[in-house]
Amino acid sequence: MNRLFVGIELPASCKEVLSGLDPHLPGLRWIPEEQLHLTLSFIGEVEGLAEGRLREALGEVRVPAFFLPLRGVGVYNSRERPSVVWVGVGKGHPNLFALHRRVQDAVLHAGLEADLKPFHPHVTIGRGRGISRQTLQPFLRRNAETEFGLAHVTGFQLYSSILAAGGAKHRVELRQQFE
Ligand code: 3AM
Repeated sequence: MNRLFVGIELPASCKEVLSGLDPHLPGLRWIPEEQLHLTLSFIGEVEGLAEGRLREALGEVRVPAFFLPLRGVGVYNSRERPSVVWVGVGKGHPNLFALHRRVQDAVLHAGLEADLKPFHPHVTIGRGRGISRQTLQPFLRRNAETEFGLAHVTGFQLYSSILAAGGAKHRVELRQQFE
């Protein structure tokens, strides 16, 4: 069994910029540079045969390559505390949403359950470990509208994720290039 998700790996230049944003605040874990990605679809535990079908279906997914703006920061909260610090991707990039739909179709065609919650594209850059909104506020205000550059999206990846005490470890299982 593999715990799988589909995501877009960011170009090295973007990862470097986002990694360098770390405000080094207590109660906030920054995501290691090599793990920065945009999740397209979280799939969960998948057994070998289904993973084979998924790989085949994902291998058929192609959309025109596109440029994705990385812009602004925000948080998702859990129990009144920031749990996820994210970087946004501007307003509803059509090619990104088309890619998301194609990936969801591939997951369904493989006989797996796609996460059907609304898609809110973001790149997780930090995880709250008890930090308060107030402590994070100056960082959020400073970067609310900052432009972090453009990611040239020419493909996506199937990742496996192993849960560990210091945070999940991701491994690229499949690279699908459409350009
Ligand atoms: O890209 P982000 O960080 O928003 O939170 C997990 C991460 O999202 C999410 O999948 C991404 C890659 O690990 N994730 C983990 N477990 C999940 C679940 N049970 C989940 N998403 C939905 N349902």
